[in-house]
Amino acid sequence: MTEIEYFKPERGQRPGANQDPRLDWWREAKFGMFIHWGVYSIPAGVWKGEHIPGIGEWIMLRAEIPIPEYEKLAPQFNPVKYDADQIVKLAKAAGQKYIVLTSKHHDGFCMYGSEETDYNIVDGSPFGRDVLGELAAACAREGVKLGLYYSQTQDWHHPNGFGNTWDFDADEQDFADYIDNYVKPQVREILSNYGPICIIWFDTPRIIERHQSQELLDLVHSLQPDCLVCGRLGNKLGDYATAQDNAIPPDLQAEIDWETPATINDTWAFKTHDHNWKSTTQLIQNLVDIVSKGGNYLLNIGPDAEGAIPEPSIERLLAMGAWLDVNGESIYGTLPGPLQGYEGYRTTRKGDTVYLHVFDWPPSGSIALPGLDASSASWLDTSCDAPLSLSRVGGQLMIQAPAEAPNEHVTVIRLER
Ligand code: FHN
Repeated sequence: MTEIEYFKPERGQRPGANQDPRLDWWREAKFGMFIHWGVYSIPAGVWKGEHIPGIGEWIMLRAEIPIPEYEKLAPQFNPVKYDADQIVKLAKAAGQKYIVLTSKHHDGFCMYGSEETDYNIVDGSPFGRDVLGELAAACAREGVKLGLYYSQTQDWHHPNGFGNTWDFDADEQDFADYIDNYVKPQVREILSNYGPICIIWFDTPRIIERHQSQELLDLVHSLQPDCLVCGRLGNKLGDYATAQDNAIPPDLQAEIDWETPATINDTWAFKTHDHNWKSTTQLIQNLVDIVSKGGNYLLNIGPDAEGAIPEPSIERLLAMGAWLDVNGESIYGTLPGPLQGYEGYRTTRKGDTVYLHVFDWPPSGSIALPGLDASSASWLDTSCDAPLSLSRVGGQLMIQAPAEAPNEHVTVIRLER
């Protein structure tokens, strides 16, 4: 079993990969921006002077913070640096074609004006602005699609939500009531008040029952038929499969539509002491690796308590965008390429054109490829004028290139039949 099977919708629920036309834009897009942002960005991993291990948005559970104490964060939440246009422009500059924002994470605080609870950014914080509404407007202005994360099972603030064992007695909770009378009305709100929503990104299904997942799926599709639902809805339902966090399957997954959600450092929400940033090269190689196996990459940012995006995230995203400006033809709208499982190389394709991505540049500049055929080879980067020649030796395609890699991250060679 590969790691992504856990969140894989059942066959037959939806047609297989490349068949359901509602996913056409998503298959073309390949690269999205995830945003984890909420009141947990205030403690940013530190509670009462103690570093709390684990991902930042889980601080309430990890430190077992009682609701009345955790609730005190809301009146402190005043993210004056929040600038929806800046976020959307960053996503565009990075080459990310869709954005998914946490409308409600497991801590229960809502990043939009909800009629179902005052525990939301409009009614419960001094900021008083509808963060989601502003992002939706900026996305519409910039032509970027907007999706919403919504924690359907875990809610550590709601008396009937799942997961808060320190304030509530699970035996006395009514989870069905929470789904019917809180989750469904909130899903209705986020799909009715903010224009077209491209994805509802449910998460951690845990105890949700099959009929409840099905009812949520039907509700989403009844409100916005084109809205996709990720595989973490649970019970093998949803429109596409979701890999485990940061997990890239070892092989081609041609039979399904799938996505890897991923962090740039080790946390989703902002943490002051997480400086374990992945390199730009690693992030670009992850994107290429995922796309070469048929998936999408949903790469996260975690704005801080003021709404500022961490500088190391901005730097890396802009560098990815610069690489995509030159090499995007080998990513967007492509299919997995013919050469799979060949260490140091990845391939994608469009029609008869194969894009060879070289991760580990051979010191000699000689590239030997088994099982590939081509009559011409060229650099995808048109500013590169180094010589490139093609020959066939035995059963192998031989490319002779310069000894030094033309691109510091991943070099792309276009092969034509
Ligand atoms: O528990 C969440 C976590 O906080 C985060 O939102 C990630 C994103 O994929 N999903 C869950 C863990 O898998």
